[in-house]
Amino acid sequence: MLQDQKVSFSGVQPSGNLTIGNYLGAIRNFSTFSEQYKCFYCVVDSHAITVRQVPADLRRRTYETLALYMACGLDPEKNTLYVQSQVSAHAELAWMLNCFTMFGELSRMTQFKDKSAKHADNINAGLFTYPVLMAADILLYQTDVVPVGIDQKQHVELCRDIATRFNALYPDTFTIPEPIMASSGKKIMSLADPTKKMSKSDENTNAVVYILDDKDTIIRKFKRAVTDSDTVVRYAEGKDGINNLMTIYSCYTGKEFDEIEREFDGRGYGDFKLAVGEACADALAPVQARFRELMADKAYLEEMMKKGAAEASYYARKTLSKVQRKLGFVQLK
Ligand code: AQP
Repeated sequence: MLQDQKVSFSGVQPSGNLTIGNYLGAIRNFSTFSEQYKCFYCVVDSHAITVRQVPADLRRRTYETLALYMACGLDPEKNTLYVQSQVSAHAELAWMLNCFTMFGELSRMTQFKDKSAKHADNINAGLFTYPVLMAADILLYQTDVVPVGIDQKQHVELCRDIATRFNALYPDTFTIPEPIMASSGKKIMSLADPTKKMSKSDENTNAVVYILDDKDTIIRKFKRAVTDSDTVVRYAEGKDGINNLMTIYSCYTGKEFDEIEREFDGRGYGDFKLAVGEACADALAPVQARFRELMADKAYLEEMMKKGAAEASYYARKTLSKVQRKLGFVQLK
């Protein structure tokens, strides 16, 4: 890392098949920092186990998520791409930061409330302290910017609070990070219930468009998307379904909302939904082709994992050692 070079960090959980929400809200924006920032993008498998995972699925999705990072345009020579559990400093710093995070703060996290309602039979301590591990992920790299979807903004704000508190006690330890959200696509909604975020763990697969869905499936899902009884393609309050489809169409075509309204003036929802499906499927086709090539070469993916983990560990260890020193832990030479 060059001196004064800014740092970008983010992660995606291999907790399901990645969605166009993960892509438009987060991954698509990762590469915008590649040229000027030192970038660390992580497959956050340790976060994924806060909800029960089938081990074989978690393992496969870890490879897939890394391959998708690359297929979406992240060059492993310009970005440090790695797997969280392969850099043990994340878990170590998380423990230390747990001692600087308040119970009340964690209780207020909306994702904890949502996920504990959804997994009432498994409200484990990891689900509760998830934001502390996320703070450790970010702070280990002295991160300046965290490109995320809007649902993760609250966690980045808590990370800032933890870092500020720590710095007040032990000056100049951490850089205070900023969450960066895409101007369009920061919250892609479910196709079945457009008042709800599109999530990879949604049980209703028709509510979600996965990055790896084939063209026919994508078009079928958009055709079934919940809209309203109006027939005009217009961005307006109360038209959550159409607003969401317009947002997706805009993200894939670069068209503004007024341009989209003019394009579909006098045409029904059927035409519009087909156009959204086609734009999305066409944009995903090259990503899917590259993904298939990468997945056919596990040895290469493992080589990239090793390289990424070694690079990430080098920077993470520096911060960890600084924190240990500040806290008064005895460090042996
Ligand atoms: N629907 C979304 N719209 C925009 N951005 C989104 N992100 C997730 N869903 C949307 C962003 O994707 C990044 C990775 O998310 P994550 O894997 O850390 O977990 P999440 O936020 O909990 O995403 P999911 O898909 O809803 O996962 P599950 O179902 O496992 O909980 C983040 O930057 C997130 O904001």
